[in-house]
Amino acid sequence: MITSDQLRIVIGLGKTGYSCARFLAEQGHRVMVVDSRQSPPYLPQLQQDFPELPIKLGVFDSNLLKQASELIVSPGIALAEPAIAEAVASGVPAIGDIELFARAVGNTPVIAITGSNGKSTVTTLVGEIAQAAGIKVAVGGNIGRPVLELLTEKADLYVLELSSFQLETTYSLQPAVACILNISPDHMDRYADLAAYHQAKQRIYRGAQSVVFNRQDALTQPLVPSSVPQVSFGLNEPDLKHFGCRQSNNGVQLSYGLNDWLESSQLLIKGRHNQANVLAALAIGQQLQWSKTTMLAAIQQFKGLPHRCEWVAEYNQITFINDTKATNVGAAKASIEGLGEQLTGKIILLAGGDGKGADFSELKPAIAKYVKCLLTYGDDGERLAAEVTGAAFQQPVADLVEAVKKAFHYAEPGDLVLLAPACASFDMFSNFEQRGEVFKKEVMRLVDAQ
Ligand code: UMA
Ligand code: ADP
Repeated sequence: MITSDQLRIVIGLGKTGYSCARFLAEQGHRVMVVDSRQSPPYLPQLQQDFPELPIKLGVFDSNLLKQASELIVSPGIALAEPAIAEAVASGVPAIGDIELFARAVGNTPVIAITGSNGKSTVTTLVGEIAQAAGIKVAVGGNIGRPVLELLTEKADLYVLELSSFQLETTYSLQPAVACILNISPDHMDRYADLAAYHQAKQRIYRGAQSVVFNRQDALTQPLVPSSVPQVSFGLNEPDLKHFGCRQSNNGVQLSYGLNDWLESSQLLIKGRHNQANVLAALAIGQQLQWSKTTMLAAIQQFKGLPHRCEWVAEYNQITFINDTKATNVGAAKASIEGLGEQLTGKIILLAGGDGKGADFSELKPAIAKYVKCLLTYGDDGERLAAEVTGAAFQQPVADLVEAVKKAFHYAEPGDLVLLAPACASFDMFSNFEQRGEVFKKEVMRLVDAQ
């Protein structure tokens, strides 16, 4: 048991670090904050709100970290960081903001959602369904709002999007429902291999009262005792008491066991991957005995989030879609396949950026099938083009704006111009949202100029 007069060191002064420092200081704990940067984003706010709180900037000092009773590590910092690893090896425990949340949340139910792709979509959708069911719900986590901020809302249900980084430092969360949507390589610059990433994701199931998994993705299969209720979802036909898709005369049906619940044409969000996301949300709601009618009504109103397969414009029967949030290979693949199979024409794909160490060759079959022109840019653009080589007409371009101009030139009626970069944005943009905005602005400028 750590007492409040023992020193806790918060590592990182981004939004998570600030929320942890605030939470601990307000509870009367002795806190210090360290950040390797000289001007971390939340420095001014912390200094203003807690002027007495000690802050140390610059290279992490293992001797300082070893003096802590506990380290609270921000998700953007790897536990393998030498000074942190040294302190942990000397016996100092390292936790994260989710662990602080788990210790404070009491008996209020938590829905915990992870996966390589679809997390924000499913987390938001589950939050909207809960709201439609009249539940006082708070939504946060990796989606953007630090979880400790949610506690002030005194909600009756918390819906959390959790990243593998957050799960690495979480020990005592006991979700009412835990879900892994899918696992495909991501953040390979921070994990030794896929097994290490998989292990981090699987931590979400520990202590869960029920679990939801993707039966078409073996890596999501829960390694939990059989006494824990489990329900699966998938795009194939479901067994009894599981969720899936069935082909009918009216098209694809979203089904529970033998019962068809909703025609997929009723969904406003497009692509096969979004059908999987809806099935996951239904499975989560069903574990909590939410009413089918309420769930289906909320689902049919859900328009999706900006920057995820977002429709931008249609000009000369050419559609423009912004999927800037396709920041890894798995997401870009789902996007190309999910949208490509509904097209009369072909895809002009805009891709590239910071590949985070990914192997792009996984994209080759999808590109060969659906993409007629691949325009690449950014730090790993050339590597991407080389790894899917021969699969499509390819051209390197200077930047995203030039890519949009070239796409206009090559597109024909029936085609889709798709921004699905398979890469993070940080080499050329401040975040994925800014990349999406640049794409949308250039598309609209060219459409308006016609
Ligand atoms: N950093 C340093 N030195 C430090 C501290 C941080 O260089 O001492 C750098 C990190 O390497 C990183 C950046 O600062 O590049 C931000 O790190 P952070 O841990 O301070 O990030 P926060 O601002 O607290 O945001 C974090 C999540 N960021 C990361 O996991 C990198 C946000 O997810 C999340 O929304 C937020 O907490 C609230 O929970 C972002 C993300 O990119 C959107 N997540 C990854 C993803 O979705 O793929 C996992
Ligand atoms: P995350 O929060 O995990 O990044 P989002 O819901 O923001 O997920 O979606 C990001 C991108 O991932 C989407 O733009 C789409 O390209 C892809 N995607 C969404 N859902 C899925 C899914 N179920 N399977 C594969 N890819 C998906």
